[in-house]
Amino acid sequence: MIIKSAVLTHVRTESEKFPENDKFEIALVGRSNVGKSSFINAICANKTLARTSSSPGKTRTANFYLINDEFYFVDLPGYGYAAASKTDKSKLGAVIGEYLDKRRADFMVFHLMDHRHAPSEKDKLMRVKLLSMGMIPVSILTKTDKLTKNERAKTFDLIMGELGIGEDEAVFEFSNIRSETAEEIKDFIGEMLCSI
Ligand SMILES: Nc1nc2c(ncn2[C@@H]2O[C@H](COP(=O)(O)OP(=O)(O)OP(=O)(O)O)[C@@H](O)[C@H]2O)c(=O)[nH]1
Ligand SMILES: [Mg+2]
Repeated sequence: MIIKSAVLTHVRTESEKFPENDKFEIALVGRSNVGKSSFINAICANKTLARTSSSPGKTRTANFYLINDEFYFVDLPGYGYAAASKTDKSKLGAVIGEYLDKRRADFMVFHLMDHRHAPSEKDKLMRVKLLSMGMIPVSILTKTDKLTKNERAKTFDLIMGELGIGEDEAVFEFSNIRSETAEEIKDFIGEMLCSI
């Protein structure tokens, strides 16, 4: 798939105000700072499309990016931002819930996790939640550039094992710096859109 256009169209916190559309959506979920917004930028080859930050808690709303006038990437706030205040945590969690629990549109989820670490309790809870919704997420393991080949193989097996990710599931190792799998991911999305 070639990305010809990518536009931020809606910035929302409440499901009633999410766009009314008949286009497919790909929602990005994952821990704060895992690289969700950077993933959108890397896939769209546009460094300034989504705002990113080295400190967690940057994305605070559900941000809808219309891609090729064909589907949306929905960038969501992250979970597990330990230093956030209670109020902040509940606000960010509420936006994730507004999307996952209330969205009335066809969507699938890309679950981003840091390739360097074993999945957190919150990562495990998110996967359980998605599976309980009947949703098998696409797993994206980010920041691979920070690992050696050996480390990569080790943590890959660890993450697959701890989350019980089946061999038939879609899993991509990803780096926004060495975006080696960006083409594969775009082709995957293209094929998926053709099959729905
Ligand atoms: N080395 C490396 N850094 C990355 C990668 N992806 C993201 N980062 C960095 O990680 C930090 C967080 O990236 P974001 O894209 O803002 O993360 P996020 O998941 O959107 O975070 P929240 O909006 O807070 O939930 C930024 O400093 C990015 O430059 C990657 O693949 N490799
Ligand atoms: Mg973000």
